[in-house]
Amino acid sequence: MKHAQLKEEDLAPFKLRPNAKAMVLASAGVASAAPKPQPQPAAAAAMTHRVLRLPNSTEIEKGALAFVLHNVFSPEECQAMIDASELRGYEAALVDTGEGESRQVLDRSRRNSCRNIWDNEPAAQGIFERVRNYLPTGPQSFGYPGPPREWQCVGLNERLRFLRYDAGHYFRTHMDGTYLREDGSAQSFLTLMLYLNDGGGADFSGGETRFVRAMLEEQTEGASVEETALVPAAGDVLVFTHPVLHEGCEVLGGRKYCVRTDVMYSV
Ligand SMILES: O=C(O)CCC(=O)C(=O)O
Repeated sequence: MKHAQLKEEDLAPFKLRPNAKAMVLASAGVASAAPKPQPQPAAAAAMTHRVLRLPNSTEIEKGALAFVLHNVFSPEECQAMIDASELRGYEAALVDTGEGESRQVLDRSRRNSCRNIWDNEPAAQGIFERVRNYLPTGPQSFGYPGPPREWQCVGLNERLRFLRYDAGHYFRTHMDGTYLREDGSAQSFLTLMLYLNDGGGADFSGGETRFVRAMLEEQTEGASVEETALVPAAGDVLVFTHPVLHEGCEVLGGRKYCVRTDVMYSV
């Protein structure tokens, strides 16, 4: 993967300033001309919260959850993140072998897309600050077997995975794995996805994040087969417990960008 030499202060496009994009490009030696005055970003749209109904009763019974936060970042901030990620470059996305992130393989039958892994503590903190009031904390099972424990939310995994899908790309049905800090101080229970551009035919078509119904699952109260496919919108954040079946549906046209990371907890 190409690693452009960007400075830390340039890697936090989340605090959008006028000319943020030009500054990121200039610092990477891409644009040498003085940045042009940029229009001030429009007033931020109000952030809203929507709970998603999951399709599998067995997941719900174990405490699985999913929700979406709308308008967490502005379209301008999202574009700055896309630009910064493109400066670093993308490579083929790998899949876990089940033995942790250190054992990953290329398997295009399961995952055919590109990614850029970016360990970026300030950026992860910037995302966390916007969403922290919505993240569950306290007694939780997070969709895993066993009684709830007093988990305290401590932040996001600084390992940001920028994901890029072109037409024909997908990430087939899977569950996400837990990330455990080496010193044992924290572990993840939730996946956090930040969408950087618009689906529904605007920037791309297809590419929904879909919560998948398990083949043998019986339909019971509380479960739903409806509203399980989320159409990405720039600036929206999707949060869900790791052990739920989901997929990144095939992109049918255009190019999809999003960032994926994990929400970390300690007892
Ligand atoms: O791109 C998507 O919509 C889904 C990505 C995903 O499932 C993952 O990163 O685990």
